[in-house]
Amino acid sequence: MLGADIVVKFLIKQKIKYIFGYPGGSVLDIYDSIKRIGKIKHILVRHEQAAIHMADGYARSTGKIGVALVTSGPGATNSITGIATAYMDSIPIIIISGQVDYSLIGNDAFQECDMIGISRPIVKHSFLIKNTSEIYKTFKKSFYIATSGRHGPVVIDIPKNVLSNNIKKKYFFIKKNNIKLNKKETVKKEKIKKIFKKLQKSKKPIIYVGGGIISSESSKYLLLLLKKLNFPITTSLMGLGSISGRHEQCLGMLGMHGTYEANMAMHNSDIILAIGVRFDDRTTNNISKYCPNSEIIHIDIDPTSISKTVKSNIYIIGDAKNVIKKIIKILEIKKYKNNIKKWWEKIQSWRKINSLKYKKSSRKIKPQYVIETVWKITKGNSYIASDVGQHQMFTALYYSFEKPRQWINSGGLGTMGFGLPAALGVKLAFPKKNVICITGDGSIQMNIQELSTAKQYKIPILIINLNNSVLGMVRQWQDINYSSRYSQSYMKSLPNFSKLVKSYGHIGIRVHKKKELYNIIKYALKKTKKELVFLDIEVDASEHVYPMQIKGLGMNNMILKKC
Ligand SMILES: Cc1ncc(C[n+]2csc(CCOP(=O)(O)OP(=O)(O)O)c2C)c(N)n1
Repeated sequence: MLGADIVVKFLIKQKIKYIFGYPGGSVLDIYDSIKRIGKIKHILVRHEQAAIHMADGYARSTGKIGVALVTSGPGATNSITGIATAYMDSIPIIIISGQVDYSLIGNDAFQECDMIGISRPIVKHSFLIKNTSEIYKTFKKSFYIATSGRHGPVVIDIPKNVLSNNIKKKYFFIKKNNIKLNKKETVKKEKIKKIFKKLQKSKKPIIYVGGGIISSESSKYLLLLLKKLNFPITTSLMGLGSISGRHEQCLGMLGMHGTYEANMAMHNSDIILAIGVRFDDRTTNNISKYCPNSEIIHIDIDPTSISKTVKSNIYIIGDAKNVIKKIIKILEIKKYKNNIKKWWEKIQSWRKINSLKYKKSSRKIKPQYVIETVWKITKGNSYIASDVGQHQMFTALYYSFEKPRQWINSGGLGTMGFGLPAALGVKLAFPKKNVICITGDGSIQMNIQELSTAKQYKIPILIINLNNSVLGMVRQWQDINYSSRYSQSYMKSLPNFSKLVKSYGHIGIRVHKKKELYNIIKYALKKTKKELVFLDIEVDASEHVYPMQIKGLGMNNMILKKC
């Protein structure tokens, strides 16, 4: 059997529905197999970076593996930003990259590049396949690695001759996966007991959760834990949706643009029960001033995350779902009781500050108002993919997510250009759901060519461009830290977005009247049952995202409004 056919048959066997990719010489055998064998749908992107983001969006929203296919050399290098994005957020994707003939590797052959070398720091694992007979086993291993332990991207680099070779051996499927990569985790009883004692004694506790809750599908158990403990909870940017943003114990997002109550509660807590988080610097601010009176209980699947930035007092390495279940069990057996009434009173007093309030009376459309309106119409029941910038933070703060996997954003790498292709990946996974891409005039231009892909495959999403005519987040920093010296943060030659979108064959509407906003968004959502709609909304460019922590200080030092 042909090497390329083994690849395609393997993917079919794994029930892979979509491959996102772009052809080129070294992978033409796979493209030929896709055509001959059928059964698998290939989405032809317009830039390889977008193929990876689409596979990533598909994976984030479904919890299943996303697959991308790129050619050697420039195809492979174009995929790098996408791979790094997935790696930072622990998203399971497989990237199949073509390579020159094995005998030519190292000769500076046409379109040769060392994909294994270039991608090594940003993959969970990578393979260069040397023989056609290794294809099946390598793919099987890769799928396992991408979705076991802490998830992540795996690159499989395949030389052209390996794909075009025919092997005589009959094609075979290994049924059992005999790879032993991780020892089965054991959560020691003594540790659970120790945690129980700490929780019982705590007077100012807080639960802090992140993307680990979502990738381990632990939300249901987290809710039970919350009920039993009656603790306040805060989430990282990646943890949004792990618990309903409207849950009464939820203080919203913490960190650089976190709510006042979340950051104050963290700073003043005595116990932080941290689950599936990595204490990223965007959440901690200055580590030497971090939560001075808190003991940290850290639960994570990845041993390298423990005490990496912030020292844990107690830790458990394990799947969040299993550990939460065990904690719930001990709380039931030992009849957990606690009195944290005073702590809740303090938290309510912080809540009263209402750190998300903004000037509603303005005639200009406020970006916060757009997001609130989207929420009102969709009732938090939409998939929202965002790009990176102020619009991303406004979405994180003002769209209250109800469920896990609804919030699709590049958290760790902060990749502008992620939103549109990721949203297309989500829509392919959930064709009947509302999928909205919230973007900015800077970000959308980084992968705007994918409007063409959306047209070809009829992928009708709603795009909301919070158009402030500037690189808003950059300008905000220049306002705050560089005395408003706006160096290169103005886009002086923005396109007429609605005309541009129309030329791609979609509906484009410019919105500048506040009073029309609600009805236009409603209309647009109706239209996206069949067509892609792009709303280019003129928003108040002077708006900043607040709260904002003061760099270099503790969690509790925040600017709440423009001075
Ligand atoms: C690929 C990439 N380049 C640069 C940056 C740095 N950056 C972060 S936010 C931002 C501005 C984003 O502007 P826009 O998309 O218009 O959104 P806004 O902040 O105005 O809402 C920039 C340049 C980035 N995150 N990603």
